[in-house]
Amino acid sequence: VTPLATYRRDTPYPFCPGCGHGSILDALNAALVELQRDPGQIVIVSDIGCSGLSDQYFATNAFHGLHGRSIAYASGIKLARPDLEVVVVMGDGGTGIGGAHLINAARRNIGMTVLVFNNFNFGMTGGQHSTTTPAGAATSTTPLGNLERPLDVCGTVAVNGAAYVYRGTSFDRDLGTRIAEAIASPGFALLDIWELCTAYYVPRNKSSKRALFGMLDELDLAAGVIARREVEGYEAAYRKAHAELRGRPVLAAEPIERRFAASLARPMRLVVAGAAGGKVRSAARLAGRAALLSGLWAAQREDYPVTVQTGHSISELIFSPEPFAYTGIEKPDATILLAAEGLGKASRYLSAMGPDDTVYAEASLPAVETTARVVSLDLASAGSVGRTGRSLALLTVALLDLEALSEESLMAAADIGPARHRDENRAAIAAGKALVQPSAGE
Ligand SMILES: Cc1ncc(C[n+]2csc(CCOP(=O)(O)OP(=O)(O)O)c2C)c(N)n1
Ligand code: SF4
Ligand SMILES: [Mg+2]
Repeated sequence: VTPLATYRRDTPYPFCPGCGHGSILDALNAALVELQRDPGQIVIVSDIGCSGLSDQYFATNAFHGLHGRSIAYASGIKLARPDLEVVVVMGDGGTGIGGAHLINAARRNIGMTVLVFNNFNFGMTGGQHSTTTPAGAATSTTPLGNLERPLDVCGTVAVNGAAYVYRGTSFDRDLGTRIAEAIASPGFALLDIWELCTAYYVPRNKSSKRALFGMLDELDLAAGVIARREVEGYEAAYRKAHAELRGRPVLAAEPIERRFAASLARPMRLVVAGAAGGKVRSAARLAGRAALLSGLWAAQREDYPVTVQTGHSISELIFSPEPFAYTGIEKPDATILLAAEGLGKASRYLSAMGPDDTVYAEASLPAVETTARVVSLDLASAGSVGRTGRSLALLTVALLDLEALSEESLMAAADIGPARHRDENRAAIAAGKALVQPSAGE
């Protein structure tokens, strides 16, 4: 295989003349060339600001989000895909704004490499001071000199256990090698790279390359490689612990394959409204599994109070033969009222429904005000259903009556669900089926 000569795209950087950002990106490119990783396995997560423009100049994957949150995104990417090489590019502004993310990623040793493009000010917005602005420095928000002590970014992550920590400048000849070292080391790596914002920081502070090196001495902050620890990245440690404790790898759940013919030709929106503790959500989840087994797309959305075993519990279910993006329900095709708590919260659905829609109401509930067709369901006539099976039994009646799902798919969903509930769920589905034939729809 011919080695890659560059990971850059051929568009020129957009930065002001003399801005340090370009040199740091060249060093990042040199590091990537040194490591020769597959560009498809690299993700550059950029923050906001002039430094945040960087990702588009590389022929790698990229993720660009909100100011200060790049480490949070990078954490998610690395935890989900440990095989990817995740490099965060962020300004000193973003580093301060996302300070808690920084500390926690270091503490957990999530395997990313953070490049702090530290020009001591918010460059893009006109040179406001940031958490790294040295005391005494003039910025647009500290015109008479900054009164704050600058944050020691390296000290902060190093004391919290980061695997690799380096402080240097954009002028360092070996910056590319240091970045490559950081990328190659497992665990959290950070390079605090001091540089010049020629548009704002330099003119206000008569700064220069020489002044930058002078600052390193004056501020009494460690420079060079500050910490280097042999640690495992959290993403690997987590997978190892999971395998040991659970006896199976992470994300080992089997995908649900289609086994039954789809029973729906158009999307169907169902609201299941009951009481907290009444197994509303598990009944809805089982129906969702049955929909997937029938080759449908399915979404489930919940509404319940933060308290447990009290108040309402509402599941919105959408089943569709086609993919859909919006998972909210404004007008249901059917609402299944299981308990007074659910009825109390269902008025917005009921008033949106019309004559073509159906309300399935548990027989003991008060009469419902709606223009929809109302079907009363009396579980007592369906033989014995335990308290926990009631929601599933009534939901089964509605699903079969609407021809939304087949009994076979519901039974199969019970079989692939939690084993300890299998028999109970099968009995509830059978009870629902017994109820649907003689009475529902009449
Ligand atoms: C939450 C949020 N607040 C404010 C802004 C406006 N904003 C855009 S760029 C920027 C400054 C960026 O400074 P820094 O992170 O140091 O990057 P630099 O431009 O210096 O490279 C700010 C405050 C924003 N985009 N998002
Ligand atoms: S404003 Fe400052 S940080 Fe932004 S491109 Fe210009 S010199 Fe660089
Ligand atoms: Mg900055």
